[in-house]
Amino acid sequence: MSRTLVAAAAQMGPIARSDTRKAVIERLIALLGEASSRGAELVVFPELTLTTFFPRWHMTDPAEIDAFYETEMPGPETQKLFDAAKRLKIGFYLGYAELAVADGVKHRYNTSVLVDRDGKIVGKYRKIHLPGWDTPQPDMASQHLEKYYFEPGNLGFNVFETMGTRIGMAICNDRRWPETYRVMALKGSEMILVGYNTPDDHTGNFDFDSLTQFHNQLSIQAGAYQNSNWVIATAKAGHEEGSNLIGQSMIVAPSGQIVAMAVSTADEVVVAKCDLDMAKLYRKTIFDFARHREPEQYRLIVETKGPVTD
Ligand code: CDT
Repeated sequence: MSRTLVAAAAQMGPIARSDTRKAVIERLIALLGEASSRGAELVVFPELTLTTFFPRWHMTDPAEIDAFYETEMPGPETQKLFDAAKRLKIGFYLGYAELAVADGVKHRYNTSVLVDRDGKIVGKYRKIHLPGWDTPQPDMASQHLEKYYFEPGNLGFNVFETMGTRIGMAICNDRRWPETYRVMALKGSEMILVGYNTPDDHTGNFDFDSLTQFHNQLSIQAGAYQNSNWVIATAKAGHEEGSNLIGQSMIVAPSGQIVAMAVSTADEVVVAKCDLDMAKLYRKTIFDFARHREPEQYRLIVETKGPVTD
């Protein structure tokens, strides 16, 4: 008998800077309820789900900056989301800005957690591929300052055994990098969860920017197929504080086929029943890593950190 998991991408429409955590969490709980009523066992929320996408602004006041971060998860406000999910017996992925203190030093990460159907955190991931800049760019109409607001994640790409499968996590820009999927697939993942915030003018070059939606699909579908994984990818979408964020939240099979996709840029749930054995099928055939990969021949590439420039 095949193993299945009903998964949902819970896309969110825009979050204004003035929206309270309480209001956002009410929206998340409503999305959770809808996903549950449609049979979902696992819900994927976007990157930085609890606030507007603040790296578009250059802030310097530490108190103003700190207000966008969570110092505990769950905290007093997010506990309500954990309680609702536990009541509904539904697992979830949640992206948020994390402020951690280690040895008295503050560290800021773009983070996601994976929560099981009993409301317990079973995995944590800190975004590794941080796009954008660490200082404002005078020539760019839209700023993207993730390197100013976050350190690169220090937890690696891990795979968590839960909900009858093996799940990995990534965040936004990670989905464009083949290493993201391959590292987790080599660790046995069957499903990869990704939240994102992608403005439609993110490079400032119209030739690239006009392909933003195509590149979103291309990256996710290729990552799914080449690594024999289900990918559940969820956007924060719509017109947010002057920025147009793409939607296209989607559930992609290990075949690379899109099995469900959002049709709006608002709060919207898409659901699909994922046959987990489909991941095994591709891994036993075209992507049988043990039989067909040639790691010795990849050695030079793997050891090269810097770019090849010529
Ligand atoms: N949030 C995030 O990583 N967004 C990037 C676009 C911005 S690049 C300056 C992405 O890859 O979708």
